[in-house]
Amino acid sequence: MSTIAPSSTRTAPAVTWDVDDGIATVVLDLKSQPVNVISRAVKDEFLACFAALGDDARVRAVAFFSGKADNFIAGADIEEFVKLGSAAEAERLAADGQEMLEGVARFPKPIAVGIHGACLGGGFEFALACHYRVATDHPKTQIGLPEVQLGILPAAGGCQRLPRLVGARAGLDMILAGKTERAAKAFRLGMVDELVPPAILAEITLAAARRMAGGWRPRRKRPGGFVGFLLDGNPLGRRLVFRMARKQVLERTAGNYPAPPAALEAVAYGLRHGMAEGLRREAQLFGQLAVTDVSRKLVQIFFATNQLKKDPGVANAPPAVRVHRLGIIGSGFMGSGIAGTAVAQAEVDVRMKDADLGRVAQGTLAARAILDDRLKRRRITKYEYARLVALLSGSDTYAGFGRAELTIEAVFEDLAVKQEVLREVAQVLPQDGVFASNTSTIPITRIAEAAHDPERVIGMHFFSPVAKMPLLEVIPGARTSPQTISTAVAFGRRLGKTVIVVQDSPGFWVNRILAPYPNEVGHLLAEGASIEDIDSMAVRFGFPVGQVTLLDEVGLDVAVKVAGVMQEAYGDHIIPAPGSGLAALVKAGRLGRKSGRGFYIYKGGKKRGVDESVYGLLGVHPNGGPRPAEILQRLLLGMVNEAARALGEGVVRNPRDGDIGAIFGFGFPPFRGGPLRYADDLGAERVVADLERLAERHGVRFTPCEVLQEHARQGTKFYS
Ligand code: 3H9
Repeated sequence: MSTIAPSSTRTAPAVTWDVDDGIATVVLDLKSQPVNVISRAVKDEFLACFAALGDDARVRAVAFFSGKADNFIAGADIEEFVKLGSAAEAERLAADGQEMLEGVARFPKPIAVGIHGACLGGGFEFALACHYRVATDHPKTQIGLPEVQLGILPAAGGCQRLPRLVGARAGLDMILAGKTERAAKAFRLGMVDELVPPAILAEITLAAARRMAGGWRPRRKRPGGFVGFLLDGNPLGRRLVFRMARKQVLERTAGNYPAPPAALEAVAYGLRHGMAEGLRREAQLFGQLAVTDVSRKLVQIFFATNQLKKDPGVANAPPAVRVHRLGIIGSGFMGSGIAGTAVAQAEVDVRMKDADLGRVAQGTLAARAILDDRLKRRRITKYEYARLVALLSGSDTYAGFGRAELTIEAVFEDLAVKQEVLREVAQVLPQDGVFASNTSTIPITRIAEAAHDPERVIGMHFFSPVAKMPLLEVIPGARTSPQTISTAVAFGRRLGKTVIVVQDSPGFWVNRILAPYPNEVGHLLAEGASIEDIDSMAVRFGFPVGQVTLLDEVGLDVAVKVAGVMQEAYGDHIIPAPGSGLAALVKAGRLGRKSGRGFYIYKGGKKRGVDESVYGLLGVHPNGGPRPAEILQRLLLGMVNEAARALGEGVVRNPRDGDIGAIFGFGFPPFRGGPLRYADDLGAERVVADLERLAERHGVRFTPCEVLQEHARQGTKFYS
């Protein structure tokens, strides 16, 4: 085996190789790290390795693999971006990477690459520079260019090589959305040349290298068929593709994310002026993006979510109990959503229970719809579908719950009902079985009063629709045991959720910091603001939907219920607007999107516009109202104030959890880093001054909380 002396910071070499019968088998394995990444040090080893292989007369072709069990290469080393001090430095980093991959692409001996596991960003750019790509059909094999999700663009030639390989349309689709695809789709798109089971990856890749050593070269058809030819194959079609992409990018980013438009430009420039110019432009644009505040924030979120993935949720946590069987009580919208997600993501046996078999059947169908959707989108095969569907079962009794390590109730939001369900199921649960409540408003400690062993009772607050919403709040009650916490956290993570552990207090975290919303919307409408004005300001700030639309999405009946709980708990500063408020709309049968009418009208699942009669029902008149900037300020600072207050009370363990909760819970703009990071950016002194001004004009609901005042006095921040 040959190696290159490792860099001073590592003890073992990352790149090793053997030569046998004219073929060099190269393996990349960063021994001290969980995934392979391309850092400057790895790049040096790569360069030295290829120089040696170039000089070695025995070598006629190369087969390249990762030494990791489940990872190919996760891209360039993101830790290095964080340290880049200037755009020029970042541009140089990209140019160096490009030069190395140009060396690979022009290497005089053909290179076949065998891909198993995540092959992302710079990792895929490396594979693109190689001459033949074989990938395993394993679900862990994910291939793509996610760079724009970090606020940068693929800058090691990805914006040039991918569109040339798969066509401008498919290339842009991947690059601009920062998509990663499973291997089967990557194969269909032409991103890889062969798809094989993991057991024969090495054999097939070596065979390809051997064929290429004998002079064979892959011949690739233009992907995309006739439509692909029309759109990608001539300048007119291409112009259309770029026009459409530009429009979509603008709609999707609302001008808040500079990376997708820059990536579009890098692709267009390269196709117009040739590869060399394209690479130059790509590196330049990367340089500009890498030092933007947007990119810094997105990278912070990447690392924060990674930290959370490893956080057991409680100090000195005992190991989580592995859940094989899950019981779900209540097969309505939430219960079936949890059931379907559990089967699809964690592949556990799910037993559902409801009052009668009709409801159970409906719930099972709804849970199965999640699998139907995955099958339709080819995320799972027909075989996997059949296997997963078989994991779902239900009944009107608790039969089967005796073997469930975890049971989640999602019954009617009422303390007595939830306690009754807990008493019933406790008769059959295994001795160490955990009982979780999916409540959004009821204290877990109160629910646990009905239990013999409250140590095994916990809250798991999912968001709707469960299959799509990425956040889970885990809420220990006063007596919940550490192992119950770690079990709930670990299971939530197996469902693919980002999990935050939250104190058992009214509204938990997400509903608590959203609490000022419905009231402030009421105040604004009463002062003459229009629904469109409120929503459009929020969208311009970067929220996926405006606050009024959010109320429609959550359901006005739910919002009224939550608002009641919040007013009862925090009536000193959560103050409802005068008049009948949301309750009047609920009384008139407007429950939001789910009933086809709320503030907006919905037809065929689509939002159709504001329902003007709402103003009459609320007894308000849109006549200009406060200035748009004030609308936004009132909505935002109300939330920031509440978030700071709740953090001070220990509702979340730290600012990181709070910000991640806001971003994943209701779409606080990721590029702003979350409400607490946003407050840090504005500076506590300014936030306090603005809140005081608002309090003078609109009352105590804006009085800055003690935590913010303290930061303002001390000149400190939430993140030190
Ligand atoms: C790029 O390539 C730019 C180029 O176009 C141009 C350059 C000029 N760097 O997520 P996990 C760490 S940009 C540094 O828990 P999983 C991660 O922080 C890059 N570190 O594992 C964690 O560290 P720790 C484009 C990285 O199995 C550990 O590895 N690529 C990187 O759940 C384990 O990670 C991406 O955006 C990295 N690139 O998921 C892909 N990747 O243990 C980013 C991972 O200290 N990565 N780490 O907390 C991922 O999406 C996931 O990590 C992956 C594995 C799917 C690979």
